[in-house]
Amino acid sequence: MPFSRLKSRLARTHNAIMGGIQAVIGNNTRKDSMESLEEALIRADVGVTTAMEIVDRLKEGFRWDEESLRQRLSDYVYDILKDVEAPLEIPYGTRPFVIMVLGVNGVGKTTTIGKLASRFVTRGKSVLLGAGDTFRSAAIEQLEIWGQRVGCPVVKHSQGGDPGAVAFDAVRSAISRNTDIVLLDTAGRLHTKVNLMEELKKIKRVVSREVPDAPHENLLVVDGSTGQNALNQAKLFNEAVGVTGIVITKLDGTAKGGIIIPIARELKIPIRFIGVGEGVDDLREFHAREFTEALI
Ligand SMILES: Nc1nc2c(ncn2[C@@H]2O[C@H](COP(=O)(O)OP(=O)(O)OP(=O)(O)O)[C@@H](O)[C@H]2O)c(=O)[nH]1
Ligand SMILES: [Mg+2]
Repeated sequence: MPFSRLKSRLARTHNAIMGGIQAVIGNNTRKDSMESLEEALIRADVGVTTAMEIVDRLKEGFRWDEESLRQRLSDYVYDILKDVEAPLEIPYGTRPFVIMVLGVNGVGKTTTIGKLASRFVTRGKSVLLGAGDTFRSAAIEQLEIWGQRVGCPVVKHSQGGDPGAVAFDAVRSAISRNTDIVLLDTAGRLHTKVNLMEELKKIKRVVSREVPDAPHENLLVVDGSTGQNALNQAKLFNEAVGVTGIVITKLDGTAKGGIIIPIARELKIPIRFIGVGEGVDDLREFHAREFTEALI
């Protein structure tokens, strides 16, 4: 995906923030005009505390010039985002490398698995998908469609089955086939009475019994268009099961993409990828510099 496409996909959040900068510069009275930027940042879901801090920093040595204000905001945001730039590395010799994909329902887990599988296969890796979301049969079918599309096997049980047993079979099957990477789908919700976090812990235990150190990555998917909810989910999942990497999806078509800033700042967990569309190629490795340049 060329940079121009990334930029156009992030346009709504970009426009929201730039609107704030233009309001500051266009304000003739100048008194308190930085408030317009603070409000714009809050509207872009940067969060109240972070927005206030950014604006306080920008007030120091402020020059009445749109480009210098944009540049300083960009530098500040880059400073926060660079700390969570750590692309997912598959260490040589770790086989199978097990990635457990977590997140509440509808955030884009299964789609992200499909995109990731395609990415890995393109890079010459063998991939196996585990249909650990046994909550609904459509979820299993959706994963199978991705498997066919990308050309990788899918290990599944029937709907309502035990996700731990699916994880077990997936990992065992990967070991016997000498597969490089296992992507485990999980449910975002469960039938009442079953605790999601307990279920996820159980899957982790099952996997780690078969492959030491696995799952090697607990990849949390959050929907960037839900703003503060995404931040709250990240905190909850991290406390309950431990998150080693984050994917922020649906950054296209939302003005709330500023949520990436508090997610980076408060969790300090690597952001591995961003989702900027529904297509197979619409998953991009997260790089702080280009992301900041596309955003601001
Ligand atoms: N615009 C956009 N849509 C996305 C993106 N990622 C996923 N989607 C869409 O979001 C919807 C939900 O995606 P799923 O992958 O089914 O989400 P899930 O987390 O697996 O959901 P459950 O299986 O119900 O828990 C689908 O319509 C996807 O096409 C993205 O980056 N951008
Ligand atoms: Mg799903």
